[in-house]
Amino acid sequence: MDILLIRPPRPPKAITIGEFMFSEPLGLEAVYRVLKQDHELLLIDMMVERSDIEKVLKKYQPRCVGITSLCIDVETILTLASRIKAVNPGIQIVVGGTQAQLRPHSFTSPNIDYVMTRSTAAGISELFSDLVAGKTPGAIDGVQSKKEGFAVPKQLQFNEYLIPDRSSTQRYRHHYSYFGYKPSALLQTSQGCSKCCSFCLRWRIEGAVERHQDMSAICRQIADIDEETIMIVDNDFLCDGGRLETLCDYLKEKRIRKNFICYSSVHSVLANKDSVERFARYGLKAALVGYESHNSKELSAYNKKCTVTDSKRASEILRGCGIDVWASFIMHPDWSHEDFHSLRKYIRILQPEVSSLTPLTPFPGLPYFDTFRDRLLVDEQEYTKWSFGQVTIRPGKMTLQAYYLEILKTNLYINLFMNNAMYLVRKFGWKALFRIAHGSLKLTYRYLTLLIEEKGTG
Ligand code: B12
Ligand code: SF4
Repeated sequence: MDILLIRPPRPPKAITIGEFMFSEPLGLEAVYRVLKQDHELLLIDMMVERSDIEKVLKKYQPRCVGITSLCIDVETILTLASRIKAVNPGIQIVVGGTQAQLRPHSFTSPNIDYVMTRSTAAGISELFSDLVAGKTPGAIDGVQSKKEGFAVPKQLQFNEYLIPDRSSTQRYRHHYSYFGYKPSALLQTSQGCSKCCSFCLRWRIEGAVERHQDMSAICRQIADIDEETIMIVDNDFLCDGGRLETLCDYLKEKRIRKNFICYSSVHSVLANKDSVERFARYGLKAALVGYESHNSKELSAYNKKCTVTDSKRASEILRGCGIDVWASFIMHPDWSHEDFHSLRKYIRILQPEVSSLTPLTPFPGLPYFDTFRDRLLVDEQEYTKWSFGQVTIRPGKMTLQAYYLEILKTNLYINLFMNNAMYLVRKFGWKALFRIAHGSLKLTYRYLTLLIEEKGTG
């Protein structure tokens, strides 16, 4: 076999939702599509298939291996690479994906041969063709080699939009879910986000303007997707009323009925109310809305371009058209007990079906990293801790232990008293409740462990 493409297993110690929710590896599926014409290759999803890498190598004997990465995967990938090289030092190893794009130097190791900081079809094709042919690649746009060393590019460049080949994950697809919806597919229709919120990594990965793909090509992808549920991963899918109308026209004309889930900003719900209502009639079941804070001053400091009043209006509009809201909130490190209390009160007013809390995470490279440099609880190299699930900034108004206790209290309050559990049963049945509750319990256990560890260290 020429090439194995691998999604690594998620590290058990990281605080992630990966325990109960993971979806298709869109990036790897796109790489597969680029390479399949010219090479014999296979995609292995180790989040599903937990077989030993040695057995996999023995069976397929690849010439090169391409691995996709998120921040939490660094140690797993370094270990995987050393095991691959131990079996056969001649196998060339390429790492791509979000972490390779943002922090390529985290993969500095004698076992990683190339890192792709910007993915284009031409670059991927040239790199792998050379490696399969046993040639040393020359300079390729977006590719860094071990010899020259891996470093953050002077200017971050954005990935090309590439259409995924979903047949590459055919044997795994029944495992992929999005929250209660299982099986569920992912779809990207656009890259970038012009809202430019200060805490957000996404527009920095993909650019500060939306780069939309032609809607008719997107509609062809929708028609080819077998799953009943499609999660649209765009950063703010409801941002363009015209595109929503084109999509609805297509769904109507072709009589396609699917469940759609998407991310949206409050701003876009308010700006495109009528199209959002129409999209609800054509399948939009849930929107993930970043309400972020109960405090308008904090929203403005985050550059959120909406107020608490806007959030309340958006929540009414969404409720009015029967769209479930899966809300997210950011816990600021300078919150007091009163702030946590106000947040719980605010969630009661907004009444989202599901709420999730994320500590403000100053990911290395973001401006907040410098703002909070003196209060960081985690070294840049402690990769599994940069999961956006763990507290990384020392709280300013209470001890870390008290802060974790507030997180636990708020999580329990949301899960027990905000009807999350009943919503899950009503909507998805007991099986989904158990799957999600099992994952949530693991998360709660991780928070408890951190709380106890913190007590131990004083
Ligand atoms: C959808 C999504 C999810 C979904 C589905 C993920 C999945 N597939 O299972 C869910 C909700 C489950 C999820 C979970 C998590 N996610 Co997420 N997610 C995203 C989101 C919105 C889109 C990702 C995507 O599919 N993009 C489209 C694909 C095509 O892009 P891509 O993977 O980068 O691939 C391109 C290139 O990188 C390249 N490429 C990719 N792999 C490879 C490999 C090789 C060899 C090569 C050559 C090229 C290559 O090819 C593509 C060409 O364009 C991004 C935000 C964003 N806008 O990027 C966050 C994001 C990736 N997630 C993030 C995080 C932190 C997580 C969690 C760890 C959060 C948590 N605490 O639980 C978990 C991880 C658990 C898990 N399941 O993996 C961070 C990653 C930060 C980082 N530095 O790595 C992001 C950026 C969001 C953020 N916080 O800003 N996520
Ligand atoms: S609207 Fe969402 S994706 Fe866009 S910059 Fe703000 S938080 Fe990031």
